[in-house]
Amino acid sequence: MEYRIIDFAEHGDDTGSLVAIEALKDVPFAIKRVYYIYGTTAHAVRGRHAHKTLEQVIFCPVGSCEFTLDDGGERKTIRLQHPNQGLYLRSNIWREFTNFSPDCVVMVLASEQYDEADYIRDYAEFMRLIAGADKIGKRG
Ligand code: T46
Repeated sequence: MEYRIIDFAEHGDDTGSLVAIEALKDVPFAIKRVYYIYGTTAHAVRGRHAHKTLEQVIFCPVGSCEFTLDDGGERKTIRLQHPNQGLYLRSNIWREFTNFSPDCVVMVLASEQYDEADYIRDYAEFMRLIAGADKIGKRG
């Protein structure tokens, strides 16, 4: 499964910590959009989609939550629970996020501007697209 945890450098002393994130250096793409999610309820399930082209780095600067990732072959659950820890996700990975701590803030750095046409929101369609891409990959 093609995801990666990025441990961003922490600059800290006894007064606190600072994390700096630079495009094309600390994240592997030019950042075109930043968004964040907060006020999630404990039993909320968000996501439930994949992206056709979008790459993102996701982190919880406050609190924690779990990401379940699915590349059509394997499923994996990752808990984001430290402010310097980013989850890099390439396209074509189904993601659901759950188990939010009451204070959770999810912050996302994205490689593209918002485009609803980039979303695959139907799991059966996601599996069909993955199977098709796999066949092309094996042929080519
Ligand atoms: C993802 C996960 C981690 C916008 O208008 N602009 C935006 O940039 C975004 C991200 C969303 N929206 C609108 C679209 C919906 O009406 O905000 C509403 C909620 O979006 P959505 O249901 O897609 O939110 P999540 O939390 O399920 O998913 C989001 C991102 O959409 C998605 O790319 O990977 O966070």
